[in-house]
Amino acid sequence: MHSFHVPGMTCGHCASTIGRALRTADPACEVEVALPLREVRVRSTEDRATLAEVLAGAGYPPAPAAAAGQ
Ligand SMILES: [Cu+2]
Repeated sequence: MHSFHVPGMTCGHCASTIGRALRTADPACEVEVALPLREVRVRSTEDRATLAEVLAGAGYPPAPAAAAGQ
Protein backbone atom coordinates (compact mmCIF):
# COMPACT_ATOMS: atom_id res chain seq x y z
CA MET A 1 0.00 0.00 0.00
CA HIS A 2 1.41 3.35 -1.07
CA SER A 3 0.28 6.51 0.61
CA PHE A 4 0.59 9.91 -1.02
CA HIS A 5 -0.14 13.38 0.24
CA VAL A 6 -1.76 15.28 -2.62
CA PRO A 7 -2.20 18.94 -1.64
CA GLY A 8 -4.03 19.82 -4.86
CA MET A 9 -6.82 17.31 -4.23
CA THR A 10 -9.56 19.50 -2.83
CA CYS A 11 -12.89 17.97 -3.77
CA GLY A 12 -14.67 14.87 -4.99
CA HIS A 13 -14.02 15.81 -8.59
CA CYS A 14 -10.28 15.82 -7.95
CA ALA A 15 -10.58 12.48 -6.19
CA SER A 16 -12.45 10.88 -9.08
CA THR A 17 -9.96 12.27 -11.61
CA ILE A 18 -7.14 10.76 -9.58
CA GLY A 19 -8.94 7.45 -9.25
CA ARG A 20 -9.54 7.29 -12.96
CA ALA A 21 -5.91 8.07 -13.78
CA LEU A 22 -4.66 5.39 -11.40
CA ARG A 23 -7.05 2.77 -12.76
CA THR A 24 -5.98 3.64 -16.30
CA ALA A 25 -2.37 2.97 -15.34
CA ASP A 26 -3.24 -0.17 -13.37
CA PRO A 27 -6.77 -1.50 -13.87
CA ALA A 28 -6.33 -3.85 -10.92
CA CYS A 29 -5.30 -1.20 -8.41
CA GLU A 30 -7.34 -0.32 -5.35
CA VAL A 31 -7.63 3.35 -4.47
CA GLU A 32 -8.68 4.87 -1.17
CA VAL A 33 -9.03 8.60 -0.78
CA ALA A 34 -9.11 10.52 2.48
CA LEU A 35 -10.19 13.90 1.17
CA PRO A 36 -9.91 15.91 4.42
CA LEU A 37 -6.34 14.66 4.80
CA ARG A 38 -5.59 15.13 1.08
CA GLU A 39 -4.34 11.60 1.15
CA VAL A 40 -4.46 8.96 -1.56
CA ARG A 41 -3.72 5.34 -0.74
CA VAL A 42 -3.07 2.94 -3.56
CA ARG A 43 -2.71 -0.81 -3.57
CA SER A 44 -1.00 -1.67 -6.82
CA THR A 45 1.68 -3.83 -8.34
CA GLU A 46 3.16 -0.67 -9.85
CA ASP A 47 6.01 0.84 -7.89
CA ARG A 48 5.76 4.04 -5.94
CA ALA A 49 7.62 6.20 -8.47
CA THR A 50 5.29 5.10 -11.26
CA LEU A 51 2.21 5.88 -9.19
CA ALA A 52 3.64 9.30 -8.31
CA GLU A 53 4.16 9.97 -12.02
CA VAL A 54 0.56 9.02 -12.73
CA LEU A 55 -0.64 11.45 -10.08
CA ALA A 56 1.56 14.23 -11.42
CA GLY A 57 0.44 13.48 -14.97
CA ALA A 58 -3.18 13.84 -13.89
CA GLY A 59 -2.37 17.30 -12.54
CA TYR A 60 -2.05 16.30 -8.91
CA PRO A 61 1.61 15.95 -8.02
CA PRO A 62 2.11 14.32 -4.62
CA ALA A 63 4.02 16.23 -1.99
CA PRO A 64 7.47 14.82 -1.21
CA ALA A 65 6.94 12.01 1.24
CA ALA A 66 8.25 13.02 4.63
CA ALA A 67 6.79 10.36 6.83
CA ALA A 68 4.19 8.93 4.48
CA GLY A 69 3.87 5.26 5.21
CA GLN A 70 4.61 2.90 2.40
CU1 LIG B 1 -11.56 19.17 -7.00
